[in-house]
Amino acid sequence: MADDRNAFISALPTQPGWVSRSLKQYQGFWHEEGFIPGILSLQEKFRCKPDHLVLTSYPKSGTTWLKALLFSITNRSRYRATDAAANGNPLEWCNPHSCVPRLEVYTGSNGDDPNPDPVLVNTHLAYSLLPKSMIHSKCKIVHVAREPKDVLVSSWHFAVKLRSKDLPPLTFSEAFDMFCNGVSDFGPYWDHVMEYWNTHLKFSHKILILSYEDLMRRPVYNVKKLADFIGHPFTDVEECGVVEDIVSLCSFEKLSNLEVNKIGTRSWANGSVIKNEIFFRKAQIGDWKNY
Ligand code: PAP
Repeated sequence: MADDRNAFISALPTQPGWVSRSLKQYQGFWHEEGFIPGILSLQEKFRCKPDHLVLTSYPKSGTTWLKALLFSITNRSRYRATDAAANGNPLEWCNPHSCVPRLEVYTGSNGDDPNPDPVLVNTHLAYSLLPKSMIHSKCKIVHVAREPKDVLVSSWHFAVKLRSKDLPPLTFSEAFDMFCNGVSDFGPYWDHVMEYWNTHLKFSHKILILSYEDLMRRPVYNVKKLADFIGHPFTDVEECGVVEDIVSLCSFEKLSNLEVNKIGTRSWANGSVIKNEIFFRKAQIGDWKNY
């Protein structure tokens, strides 16, 4: 069985990777080779429930931010955004990626039963690669998308920091060509975004699309929109302060300055340990102009 799977993976089309040696093309999208077994087991064995809430994104499009916001919105009766660490708001002492499991990473170490406990989960998989149970269940999907040129710049910085030391450095120019040719992790970018966009046009009750840029410009409006979409709207009383408190707790300024995100570490899919600060860089609209 494992031999068949390995043979299947090694026969997939291959291109040089950004972080590790090779990307493999599976069902039309490129993935780091080490993620493919997890993706296969997710597709086969994930059991989606109607109350699952799935955050989807192309990498570097605002996942960390949305994880913090969705965690805060869905848990607001348990934890107030103004609770200090001592009073137990997990975002004060946990990186948002520890609060919301990423399915293809969880699956990498729980391949036999890729079903984490929390109902709030995320994935970078393209829509057409999602487990069938996710597509057919009544679960809601929130997708965040970002200006691709900023995604490219952010992805390149991330790859440079994580790139295997056995490989030659990845120049920006090489990354640019790879991205434009669709050869990037979970890419092609446009196919990824358009699948979610087109499905949202057909099933707007199932998929909400947010833009990173609009969230930056109108955070309060978008946090209310998120809460309405997931069926957990803010009450009139909550609208006086609670929404702003959540926006402020999940802001780049606040999260990036928390001790856990400045000096904390986490294990990464390939078994290495990475710093949480890698998820916080500049958070600017239009940084691509500097490149
Ligand atoms: P991931 O796909 O690895 O989870 P993701 O969180 O989607 O990464 O993207 C990281 C980007 O979001 C970084 O952008 P930059 O490289 O252009 O700076 C990061 O700085 C930005 N980011 C992280 N947290 C926030 C936040 N709370 N608000 C706004 N942007 C954020």
